[in-house]
Amino acid sequence: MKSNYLACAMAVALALGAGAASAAAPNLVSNGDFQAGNTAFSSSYGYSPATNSSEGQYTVRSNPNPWNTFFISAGDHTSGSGQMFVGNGSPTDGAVVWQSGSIAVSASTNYFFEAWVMNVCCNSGYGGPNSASILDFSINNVSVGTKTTNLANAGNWEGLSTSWNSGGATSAVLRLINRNTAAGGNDFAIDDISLSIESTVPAVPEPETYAMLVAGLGLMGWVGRRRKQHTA
Ligand SMILES: [Ca+2]
Repeated sequence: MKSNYLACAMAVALALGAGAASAAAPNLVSNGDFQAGNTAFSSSYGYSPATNSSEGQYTVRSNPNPWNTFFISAGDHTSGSGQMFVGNGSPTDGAVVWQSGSIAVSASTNYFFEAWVMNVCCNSGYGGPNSASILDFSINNVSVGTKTTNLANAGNWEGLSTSWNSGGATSAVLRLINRNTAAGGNDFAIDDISLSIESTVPAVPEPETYAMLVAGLGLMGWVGRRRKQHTA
């Protein structure tokens, strides 16, 4: 019986916590997971699908390595086997790495922005200079966060997230600019760019969860009564 009470208490905690999970809201960024390939975004980098021959090029693929043999072999953030954006940092300051289309938003509304970045330089075959990318994300030309990729954590995904209030805006354009213009290193991958409404209303529990919730609340009442007895 004790294990049942524990399970119910955990169900209550999960049900009550569901309201804070903004990830449940739909992602408004089209192809933010790059699974559809080189579409639904723009870039001032040169699209080079098969191989990387110069700075300032990008591709959309499932592994950075074959594109540039010095790049680390790694899976995407979404599933480990899907597609990601891979870029070789441009030496041109202000070059747009990635830009969304115009996204319809509601005015005076809180949104949740998230993106994942990975340093991809380099494997042990590379002996040249290396430096981190400085990835600056903006919404409607206002920076919402900068993520400097981690040389010591190359090949691993690192997240960036923040709240964004739309203010008077009814549309949003998301843009990524790499503030590092170094040619050596400065190579990165991007995945799972998302903008979603921040939910503060608890999600409606599934029937089974609801039954556990009721049972769990009963347990909480029981615990409350016991506490009262102890303190009386
Ligand atoms: Ca992906």
